[in-house]
Amino acid sequence: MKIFSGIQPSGELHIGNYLAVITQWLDLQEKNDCIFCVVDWHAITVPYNSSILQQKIKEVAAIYLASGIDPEKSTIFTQSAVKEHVELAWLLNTITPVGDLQRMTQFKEKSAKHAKNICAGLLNYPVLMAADILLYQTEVVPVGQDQKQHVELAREIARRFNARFGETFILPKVQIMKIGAKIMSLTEPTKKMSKSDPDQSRISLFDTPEQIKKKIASSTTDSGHEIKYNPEEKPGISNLLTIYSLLMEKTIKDAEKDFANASYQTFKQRLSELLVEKLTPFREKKTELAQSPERIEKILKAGAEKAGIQAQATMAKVRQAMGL
Ligand code: ATP
Ligand code: LTN
Repeated sequence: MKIFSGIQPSGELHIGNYLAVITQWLDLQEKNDCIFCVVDWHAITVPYNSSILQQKIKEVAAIYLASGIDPEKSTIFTQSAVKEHVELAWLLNTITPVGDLQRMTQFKEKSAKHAKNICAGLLNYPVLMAADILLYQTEVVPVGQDQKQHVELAREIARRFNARFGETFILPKVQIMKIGAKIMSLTEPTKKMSKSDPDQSRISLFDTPEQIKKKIASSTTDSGHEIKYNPEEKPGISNLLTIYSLLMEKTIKDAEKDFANASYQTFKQRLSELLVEKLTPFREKKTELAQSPERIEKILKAGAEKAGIQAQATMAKVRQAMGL
């Protein structure tokens, strides 16, 4: 199957990105034709620092590699290295109703957050994302819960294009985790963990053991004392249990059993130790990769060449279908 997904180089990756998305990629890359992109054109739709963008792009690529994404098996590249993404995005813009874009949850949330700085690119963001997906005739798009709506819109855009101009695109399907598709903030467990929120609300993949212990110890929990999964009544504990069960590759039921008579404090201590154990290899691998930036550049370049060939083939079909 053809798989496509991407992450924005907009901040430090956190365990939500890893547990909900990158772990899916690791499974998928074994048996499928996977493309994993660093989506820099998406990252510039909100205010950003242009002097460190290149460094952020390399950092995300390094995380893909440090997580185990294998450039021998999967294509890894930077979105802006394949210009066909913007060409297709423009064309898809002409068949996408503005109303569909205005009702996107992410647009509403991000435009509220950046109220003084709402650019047309933020509104058109899902059209660029649809172009990313459709350009490669993608069948499955593994993402977190918050991106489900965008993938469904990409499918609708493809359906509309095919109906108007003839069969051109495969209709993509979204794939999200049954448990853990939305890892919550440590400080406000009713909101998703986000790269752009304050540092203490998330565990970054490169946090030191001290940072991890401090953040977990001060994470918001709920009244009561039982370690039970109940997202409505106990959002804090339920989120920590989800993280624990994913790291241990256990069901939530079994995770609850591990802490049947334990206190919140014991549970948090065990979770911190587990996070330290699981994240240490990331820090080590990142340091190792930082010493060979040319290796990352080489992988991204080869990836862009491979992706470019596929993108050009789709664009030839699209231009012909649209009479261009
Ligand atoms: P921001 O919150 O600043 O927009 P982000 O943390 O959502 O950034 P993205 O690059 O937008 O990061 O997301 C990369 C992938 O990670 C997407 O598939 C997204 O759905 C997923 N993802 C992001 N946050 C979470 C989360 N808290 N839980 C599960 N998946 C997440
Ligand atoms: N919008 C996504 C990133 C993204 C993406 C994609 C994901 C851009 N293009 C194509 C899957 C497929 C986000 O995580 N914020």
